[in-house]
Amino acid sequence: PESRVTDEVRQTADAIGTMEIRGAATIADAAAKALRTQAEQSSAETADELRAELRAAARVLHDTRPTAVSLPNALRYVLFDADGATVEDVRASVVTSVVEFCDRLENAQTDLGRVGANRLRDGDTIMTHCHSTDVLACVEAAVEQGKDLTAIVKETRPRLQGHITARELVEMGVDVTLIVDSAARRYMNDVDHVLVGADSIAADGSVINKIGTSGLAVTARDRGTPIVCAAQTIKLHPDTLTGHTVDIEMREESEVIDPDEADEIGDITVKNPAFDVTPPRYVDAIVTERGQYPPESIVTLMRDLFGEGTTEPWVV
Ligand code: RUB
Repeated sequence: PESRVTDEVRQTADAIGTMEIRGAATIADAAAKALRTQAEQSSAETADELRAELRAAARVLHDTRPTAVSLPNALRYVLFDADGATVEDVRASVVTSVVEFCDRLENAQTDLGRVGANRLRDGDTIMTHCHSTDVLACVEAAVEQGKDLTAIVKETRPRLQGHITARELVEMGVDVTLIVDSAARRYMNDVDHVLVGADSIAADGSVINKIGTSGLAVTARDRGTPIVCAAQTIKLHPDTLTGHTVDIEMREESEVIDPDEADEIGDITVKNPAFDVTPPRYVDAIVTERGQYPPESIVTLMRDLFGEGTTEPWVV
């Protein structure tokens, strides 16, 4: 079945790996849509053959980036009920699941935005890290409610996702100040809320998000500034219910320093972790489409949504 994974699936996987498609929610949406193309373009002759192909496609998509659980959660959602006796049945079931999944993702973000907007008051200043569509949904909803907001945007080395955030905030009419990451403490006194997204939320309420989030949270706590994580429930990591930890992606050294320049410096080690873990005690609230939770109580929501255990249907 590996050889029958479509070019479109492989292109989506490449785009996720190179971060052309990035951010946890966007990755989930793209992965689900890629499975749909696999189902639509397949020339499988039996339902089982198509299911095997879909699992192979899911594996290719899954093996791109390890930290955002929205990716396996999306694949699991689509493949969960890919049953049916004929190729047409399986195809139809996948298409229905993908449409439903993408709708739910979009609606969840809108609902989450409304919940998060309640925390923001007219005239507030927020600080952001990286680029999170869940965070921006909160800001957008607040702006639509007529609230005037100012944002201090961390550039987010090494990939500078802060530039994307700055552009989207400007489009919403938010007043933006861009700073280097290390200036966060310098400006913390001006900030009413630190808003971050998540790639995964663990059962103990830890927030796994772009590298630098944990340092930002410590700084915010030091100044008594609330730090809020905006994360749809697709970011809840089911495996952490049974004690698994979340893999932190290590990316290329060349994102940090030009390899020639590194050689010139001499024998140095360069490390480039893409994410870090913020312990629950540094997070004031997790905003989801189902309401706001103190991080320590997120486990209750996880049990409601996932039950006790999970299976990975794309594993043959
Ligand atoms: C993106 C990142 C974002 C989360 C949440 O990292 O850390 O904060 O994915 O984003 P990268 P969203 O750029 O390495 O993918 O709220 O859009 O799901």
